[in-house]
Amino acid sequence: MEPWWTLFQRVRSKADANRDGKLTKEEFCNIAAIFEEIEALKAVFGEMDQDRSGTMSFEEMRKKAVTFYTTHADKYDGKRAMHVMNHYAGDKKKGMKEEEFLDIMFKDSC
Ligand SMILES: [Ca+2]
Repeated sequence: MEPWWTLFQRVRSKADANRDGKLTKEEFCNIAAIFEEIEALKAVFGEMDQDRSGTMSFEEMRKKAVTFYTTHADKYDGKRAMHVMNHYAGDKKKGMKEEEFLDIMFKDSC
C-alpha cells in the first residue's frame, strides 16, 4: 500500500471519532491536530532511533522509552508503552519500524 494512503487512512479513521464513516465539521477540524500528532510522533521516533537506521532497536527503545512515557503519560497511557515493549518480547535483536510505532501509538486512541 502507498505510504500516503496509509497515512490518509490513519488520519481519517482517527478523525472519525464516532466511527460512522463520515466526518463531521468538528471531526474534520481535528485533522490538522492529528497531522501535528503524527509529526510529533515521527519526531519522537527519530529521537529514539539514535543511529538513524530507520529502526528502533531494543536498546534504543529501552534508553528513551521511560522518559517518553513519563513525559507524555497524560496523552499516551501505559497500555501503549506495554504494546511497544511487547513488540520486542524480550528479543533484543528485534527492531521496530516507524510504521509499527505509529500503529501502536494510534491504536484505540480516540
Ligand atoms: Ca536505530
